[in-house]
Amino acid sequence: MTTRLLHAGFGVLATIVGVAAGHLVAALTEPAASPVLAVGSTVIDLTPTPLKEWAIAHFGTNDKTVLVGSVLAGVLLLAAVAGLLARRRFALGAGLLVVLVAVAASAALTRPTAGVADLLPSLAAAGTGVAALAWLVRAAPGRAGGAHRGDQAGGASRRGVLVAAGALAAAAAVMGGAGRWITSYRTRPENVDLPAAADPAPAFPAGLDDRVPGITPFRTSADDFYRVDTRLTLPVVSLGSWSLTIDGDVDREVTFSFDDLASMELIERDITLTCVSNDVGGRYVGAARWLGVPLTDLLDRAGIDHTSADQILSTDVDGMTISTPLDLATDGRDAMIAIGMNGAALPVQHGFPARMVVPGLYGFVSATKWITRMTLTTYAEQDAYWTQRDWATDAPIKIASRIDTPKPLSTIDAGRTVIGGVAWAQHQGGVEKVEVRIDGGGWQEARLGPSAGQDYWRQWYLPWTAEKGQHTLAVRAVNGEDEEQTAARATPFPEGSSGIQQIVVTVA
Ligand SMILES: Nc1nc2c(c(=O)[nH]1)N[C@H]1C(S)=C(S)[C@@H](COP(=O)(O)O)O[C@H]1N2
Ligand SMILES: [Mo]
Repeated sequence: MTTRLLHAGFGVLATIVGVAAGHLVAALTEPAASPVLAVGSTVIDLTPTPLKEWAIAHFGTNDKTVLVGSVLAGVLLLAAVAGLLARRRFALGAGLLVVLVAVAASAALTRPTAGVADLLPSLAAAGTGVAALAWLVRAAPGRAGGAHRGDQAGGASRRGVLVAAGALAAAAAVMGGAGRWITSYRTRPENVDLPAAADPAPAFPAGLDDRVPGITPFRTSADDFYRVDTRLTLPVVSLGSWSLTIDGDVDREVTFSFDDLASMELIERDITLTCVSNDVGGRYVGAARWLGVPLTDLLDRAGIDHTSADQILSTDVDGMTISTPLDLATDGRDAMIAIGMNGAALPVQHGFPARMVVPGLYGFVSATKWITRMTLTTYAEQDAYWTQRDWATDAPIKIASRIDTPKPLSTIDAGRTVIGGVAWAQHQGGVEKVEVRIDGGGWQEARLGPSAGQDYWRQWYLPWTAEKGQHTLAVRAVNGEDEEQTAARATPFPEGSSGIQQIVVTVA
């Protein structure tokens, strides 16, 4: 191995050790301030919307893994350069590592709720990284005119390098593992006993789950529920210190603890959530039973009769903001601050301890997870995260339908089979009709599964005698207001996708 390659490796290993130390310290203080994650989050925030949409479309829920992986790859490349520099002059290599960490530190400090403590992970990363590099470089053969050393000295320093590298790699693994474990421990779900709803949902009808193989379950389990958020780590929220404040243009500012919310009259509703980034035929949609306090009950406590606000600007525990049109949120629909999902407390991924749910509006203008503040204000005065990125402010969910079975581009057996899927048209009468078109023929009416209310999706199916060959299947829905799903294609940006899903299958 040339000493160049060796030193590049030193830079990489020293950086990995530094990153692991930073991750461990972050786990103990603020997980989001971990150097690589802080840089990753900043990249997310700075990424132009079209690129972000492209990443979501191409990598789906893996977009975050791809992002963190790319950041890490970039860092390690520079780390190798730092190692090479250190071969000539240690201070240069160490200096580059410090610059890298400084970038991470400033990323950590630009988080909306950042404090001085958020510098600790970066400091730990810098200290550990530079010390590790020093150890490795000192142990390396060929230093200080080593070319003239005898074999024995070379052998000794080779051993020295092996010992240092082994110890550092082990330390990195231990620190990284400990950081992971501590973070997952601190973000584990808390045990919460939820009260029963004063206004429960009707008995949940059995869907078509058992009758139509391959169809999306009528209710989405919390584990299978899609997840969209701007953060790379789960927030650390303790129930005891959490509260929800309503302020801004209200008669009086009010603050609720979790117990305050739980002791109010709760409603229970079946509501389908959809992400604006969901493309035609996409998976960013999920249906659950939510338990929560009606939004208007909370707003009434603060008093909004005299308000001139046109939006509720909600803030999560990390300072992320979402704006919701006040008129729509208070027009009589079942908007709520939810504390329960599918009969249990909200999972941490889905907003524990409380989130907003507003039927009929895309999640990015309504579904604030880890909510801690609602400020009554105007769009003219204040912008939320996505509004600053040019997404729409008013974003009602568009009528949509999806084919779940057969799968696109799959090969199925000829004969009797079933085409099936789900369709949604929340808060516009729900789904009234679903139609399927086979090979450009006429639209045939599909059979609908049971209804769980207009804010919930509907399963559908159409029996089909499939003949050998290639077939094109398309689906469209009609809402309860007799409005037909449009065939006009629109991209998710800026107010949700539209168009008709069309898939090709082979029958053999
Ligand atoms: N705090 C916070 N709330 C958030 C988001 C977020 O990034 N941060 N994403 C929103 C978006 S875009 C959607 S579609 C829904 C997704 O909710 P889920 O992850 O529980 O499915 O949450 C919304 N609430
Ligand atoms: Mo979303």
